[in-house]
Amino acid sequence: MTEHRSGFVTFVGRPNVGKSTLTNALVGEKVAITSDKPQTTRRAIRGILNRPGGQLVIVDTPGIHKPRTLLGERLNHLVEQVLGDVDAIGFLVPATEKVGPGDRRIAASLDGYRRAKKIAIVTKTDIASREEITDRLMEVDALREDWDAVIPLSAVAGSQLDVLADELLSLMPEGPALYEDGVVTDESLEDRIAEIIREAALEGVRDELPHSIAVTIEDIADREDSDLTDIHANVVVERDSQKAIIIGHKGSRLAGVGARARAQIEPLLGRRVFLKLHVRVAKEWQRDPKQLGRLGF
Ligand SMILES: Nc1nc2c(ncn2[C@@H]2O[C@H](COP(=O)(O)OP(=O)(O)OP(=O)(O)O)[C@@H](O)[C@H]2O)c(=O)[nH]1
Ligand SMILES: [Mg+2]
Repeated sequence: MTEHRSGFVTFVGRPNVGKSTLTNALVGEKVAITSDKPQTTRRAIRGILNRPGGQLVIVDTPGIHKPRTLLGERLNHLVEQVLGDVDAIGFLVPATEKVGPGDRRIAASLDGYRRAKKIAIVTKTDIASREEITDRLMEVDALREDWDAVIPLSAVAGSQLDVLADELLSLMPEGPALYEDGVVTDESLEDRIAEIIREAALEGVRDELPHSIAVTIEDIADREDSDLTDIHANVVVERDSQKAIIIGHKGSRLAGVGARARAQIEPLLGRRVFLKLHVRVAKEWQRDPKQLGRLGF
């Protein structure tokens, strides 16, 4: 029998560098939502990649950031736990932006995780010039002496993903697969649906509002007489003014959120979906321990 490798990998990097996009690209299916707003990811989401020689369990996290709320503190704690457990850490820097103090701080913080192998990844090469990519590779290479590899890639264009997967797999310890073939994530269907709705709600909102949005599922029920599934979900915001923005003129914005979410939920369930969204206000939930508990943080 040939050797089989398996283990845990996570990506770190400033908000918005593309950690979740890379996770999805490697897994080959959307397991984590993404957006052009920082701090989209709020949980540790596992995506599973099977290769002939082994299995990678990729843990997508919110990433290390400066906490502004109790939610932020809890998320940082979660990330630290994940980092302490994984076999390899991929440090992401976008090719399009010069390496800055934020990147340096994160790269230096990897000292705290001695057990993990470390790889530097220069991403978003599809929108960078050749010169930018070369500069970034050199800047990143100089950040630490213990990189096992420095790899340029594009998660969106799908280039060099195999190089990264092969490299990560070679760094994993020998061991059996941890998940059965065909399993892409351990997220529940309910959680995936809630996240798809949150992603749809994030589109087109700005400033503080993206941070204030949470989604909970009230009920999912298959109708017996048809291939229709009824889903009732709450879009939670922190203030009445935000509620008005989410709903939009005569409900137009909320209708758009529902339509975008439904287009993704239907293929996931393989059923037609009737999606009913309620917008609710939970005052300052990001700072309220009780509310955070209720929302699953
Ligand atoms: N052109 C290009 N865009 C990318 C690439 N990877 C990510 N992006 C974009 O970068 C933005 C942020 O991507 P995410 O995957 O949500 O980033 P993240 O690091 O998970 O962000 P947080 O969860 O908020 O910390 C999105 O608009 C992505 O489409 C890439 O390889 N090329
Ligand atoms: Mg993310």
